[in-house]
Amino acid sequence: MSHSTSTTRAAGVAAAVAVLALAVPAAQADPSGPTLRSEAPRDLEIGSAVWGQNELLDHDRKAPTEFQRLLGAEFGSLTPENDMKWAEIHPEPDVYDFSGADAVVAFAKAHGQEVRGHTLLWHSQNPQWVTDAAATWTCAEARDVLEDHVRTVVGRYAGEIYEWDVVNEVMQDTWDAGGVRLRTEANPFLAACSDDPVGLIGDVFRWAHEADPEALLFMNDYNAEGVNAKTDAYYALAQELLADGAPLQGFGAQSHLSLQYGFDESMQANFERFADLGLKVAVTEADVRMPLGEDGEPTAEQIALQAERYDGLLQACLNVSACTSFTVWGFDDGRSWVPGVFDEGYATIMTEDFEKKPSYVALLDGLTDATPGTSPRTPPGLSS
Ligand code: 9MR
Repeated sequence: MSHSTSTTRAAGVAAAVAVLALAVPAAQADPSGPTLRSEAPRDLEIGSAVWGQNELLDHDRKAPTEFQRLLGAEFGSLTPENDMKWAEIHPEPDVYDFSGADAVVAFAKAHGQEVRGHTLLWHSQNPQWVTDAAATWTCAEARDVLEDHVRTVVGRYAGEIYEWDVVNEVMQDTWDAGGVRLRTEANPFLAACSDDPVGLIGDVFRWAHEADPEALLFMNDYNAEGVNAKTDAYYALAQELLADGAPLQGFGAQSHLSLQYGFDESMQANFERFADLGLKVAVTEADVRMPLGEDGEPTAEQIALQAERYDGLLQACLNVSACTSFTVWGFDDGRSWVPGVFDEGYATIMTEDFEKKPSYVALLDGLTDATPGTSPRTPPGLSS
């Protein structure tokens, strides 16, 4: 894990600092105190989603905003919340717009952070030209478009992305028509290749792996925390892809929770079964929303329960050595996607004024108490 430190010091001062560093734990030596990234075990990245187009375009030309300062100080990994989605990065058939994604990667580089790529095959946030063309696509045409996109986008950031959400939300929910099975109707690419959707998914992993052999390649979904019908289907899909030699290397549980529902205590067992297949696992989009009262404020009980839930997600990851990253889907309520979609809020670990909630403290404490694991980054046999 990389930490950003200033390196230009006079030799004498450097020697004195080196002696001091031996005596004082890093967290205390840092005047700003411990942060999530400073307390994380060395084999676990603590990340946040960020919308580069909105927040980071001018990061190298202006004094940092408070949001940017916290993003750099608290997190060892960034996920572009929207910038690498098809509609943003590939708005027209022959036009790629890398501005938002480049800003995220440049900010990460400047702050010694890793980047999680998100995402290459999804049914949502596709540009209009894809939706229009899909109406008449043959499978061969859909494959060509997808292959060009995957090789172009993954290739551009080769060596700069440590994990990619290659496929996102390709499994239906229990309540969808047809129940839990691949989303072959809603996803334009899977629809065009509905005779062999698993073959297409395997090839997407192959194209991505060829474009960036170092990135760990994930599939990712919501309602995928515990052992349930959806994760059973993912487990079967993973087995099929691996048996077919596809370079699938990780399974991500988005972890968008609500206090309206309980916490699935089988999360660790779910992670363990994917780890037993030789995969890495990750918490990729954590937030914990809740219905608020008429004053728009949470109750003391809700605040405490939210901290418990964040801790539950973190512990499920810490307890499985194959868990490589724990990412929150934005860290402040002012930028959270939740109020725009649900009649709920207070979902992140800081208020809109960047006040740290008990949920933040729960994560910090959980990380401080964690024992560093020893899991390798790349699963054996999948290094090239
Ligand atoms: O947080 C994202 C929001 O800004 C977008 O409007 C939305 C569009 O669908 O996508 C949100 O991120 C989603 C992520 O990419 C995949 N998992 C669910 C996330 C929340 O909707």
